[in-house]
Amino acid sequence: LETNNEYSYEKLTQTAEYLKSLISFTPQIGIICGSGLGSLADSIQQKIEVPYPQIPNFPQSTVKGHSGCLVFGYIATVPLVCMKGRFHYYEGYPLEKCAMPVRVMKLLGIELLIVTNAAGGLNPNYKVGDVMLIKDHVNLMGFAGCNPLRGPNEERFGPRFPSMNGAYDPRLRAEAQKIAQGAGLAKGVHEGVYACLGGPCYETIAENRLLRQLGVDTVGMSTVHEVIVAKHCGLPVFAFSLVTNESVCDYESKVEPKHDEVIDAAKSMEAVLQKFVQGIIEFVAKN
Ligand code: NOS
Repeated sequence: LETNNEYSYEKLTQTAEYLKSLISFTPQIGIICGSGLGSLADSIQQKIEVPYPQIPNFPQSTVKGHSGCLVFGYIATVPLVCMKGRFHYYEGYPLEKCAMPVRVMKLLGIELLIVTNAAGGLNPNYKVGDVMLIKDHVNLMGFAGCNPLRGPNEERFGPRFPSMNGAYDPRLRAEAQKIAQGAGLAKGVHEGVYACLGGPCYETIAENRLLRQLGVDTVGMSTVHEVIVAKHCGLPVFAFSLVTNESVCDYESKVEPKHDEVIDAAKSMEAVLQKFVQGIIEFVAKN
């Protein structure tokens, strides 16, 4: 076999048991912070921060705008765990390694995964600073055989051939529109399709044009493998993209995507998104 199954069920359990020994509650929600969105963790109360290097078997995050620690605590009285810093394929990790924290969070007991990302806006109606609820994805890397579930299947997590339908919880998406207004996203939020590419190059103009034709609304380098692993183990997902840059589809344009601008765009929306995520958590707590 080409896959080395670095993360056996036993190893993931070991990681989860270590983390359980540090906390006195069961987290109900897991949150993954996108590029520049690490401050989503700031509203967590009674914080317990666990740096990635301290966690057995955990990868390390290497990207600017992604610090590396798990933050445990409460938002709106809901016990949760937040990943401040995620892992990307372009850092050199295989997809199953990028997504392994999702299985660890499942073993910790979470019942919902909230995923956020910074992304390029392909849909011509999207502007920088807009939020798009993800209703579905195109697993482009999967077209080429790259999938976090590749290799022997672990039945204790889920089936060999999982359906991906309904991965992005429809009930929460329906509610999120209202919650967004309350959080100060006056124009509301879009709903659309996300695609993940391997990176680290941003897309070419020809690639952006192709993605548009494929019906993709936002593009980034994360999320899809995390959601696949979540759906496989039966975890509902609420996910959104923050449009941090407009994907260039025009050869006349002088605009180039730059990571510093991605971070700046994310920073300027942090407060609003913090409120938005809090609103989602409050709704989950009540329902
Ligand atoms: N990101 C993007 N990835 C692809 N294309 C984009 O236009 C784009 N905008 C933001 C790079 O700046 C980091 O932010 C996301 C990627 O996931 C990457 O981690």
